[in-house]
Amino acid sequence: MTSLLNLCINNIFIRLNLNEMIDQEIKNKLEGIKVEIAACTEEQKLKDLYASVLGRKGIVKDLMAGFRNVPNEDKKAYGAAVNAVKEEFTSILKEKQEEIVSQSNAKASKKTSEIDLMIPMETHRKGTLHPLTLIEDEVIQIFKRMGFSVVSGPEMESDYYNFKALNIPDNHPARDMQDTFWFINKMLLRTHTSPCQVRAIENIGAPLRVVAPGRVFRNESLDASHENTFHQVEGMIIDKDMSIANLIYIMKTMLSDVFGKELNVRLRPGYFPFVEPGFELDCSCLICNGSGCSTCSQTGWIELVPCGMIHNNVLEMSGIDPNEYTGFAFGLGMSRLAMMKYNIADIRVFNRGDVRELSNFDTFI
Ligand code: FA5
Repeated sequence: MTSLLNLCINNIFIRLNLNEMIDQEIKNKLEGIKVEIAACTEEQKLKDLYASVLGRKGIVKDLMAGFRNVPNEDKKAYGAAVNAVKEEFTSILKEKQEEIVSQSNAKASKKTSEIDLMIPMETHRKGTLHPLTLIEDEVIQIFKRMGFSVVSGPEMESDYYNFKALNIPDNHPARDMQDTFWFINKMLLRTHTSPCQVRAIENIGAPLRVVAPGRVFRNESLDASHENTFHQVEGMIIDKDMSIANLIYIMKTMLSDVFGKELNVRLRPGYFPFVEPGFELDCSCLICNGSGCSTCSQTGWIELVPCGMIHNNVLEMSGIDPNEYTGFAFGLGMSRLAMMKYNIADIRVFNRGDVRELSNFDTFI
């Protein structure tokens, strides 16, 4: 392009007005560039156009280089003509650049104004511990403080541990107290956590002080306080000179620690083949404050912790001499305890898996 320009510049004829001082071919070229500048919308393209006219190798530079070939008497007019080109292009390029900058600013601010600052922020839902996990953790801590250790047993149990070793032989009517899910191999889903008593006595012997939390299963009709899958905590102390007074003390301490206050409770006789004497410890229903509701079957009381002194047959069957050791056991209804603690009127909430119902308790994780 430069050599062509030089050729043209060298052929510039001496003319008297400014337009005539610059060759027509160059003028056409400059007109073409003007059109391109007018249509330009991108900064980079504009920079290229600038370079082609005003840059180090641009048309204006070439025009200036041709100055020496111009006769002296025309030098002034030629110089003015080149300056005019330079000024015109400087001005239209500047104008265009401002236009492009303001257009891109407008685009950016349009984008910003499209952001609706009033839309509520998308929050990430945090997980919570299940209320049964919370209550289990709390109850275990309380028992640990009282010197208990934690043991466990399988959910799929044998007839022996779930019934026979607990003084419930075949065909004993007490088997009907707990509707059992049987497997075809004569195993069963444990109906209570009491098999853990037997396993603990076998494994640890006397003296012992254990709790066994866990899930239990019964083929029950469901209502506000009955589930087919629920949680219990079995507890047991076997030692010398254990008495009902020790049992009641432990029960009362545990309950007042869980609720942070004395609960209104009642103790009444209860029958369980593996304890003698046996008791039912009920608490006043905290859903209706004892006035009667569907949770407590309109009685005002919730059956919470059956308990009793461990039957001699159970101790003997597991190799402990009842003349040397005595003990007590209890089977806390943990799901019902959680209902009372967290004011949950219907036990089915626990297994329904609806996070809206389950996420309102205690700590977030
Ligand atoms: C038993 O399961 C005995 N093993 C408890 C026991 C242990 C007695 C040691 C003596 C010594 P029971 O069937 O009553 O007992 O159940 C114990 C507790 O579990 C009840 O008081 C109640 O709080 C809870 N419970 C029983 N059935 C259900 C159910 N279907 N849904 C929810 N909770 C239940």
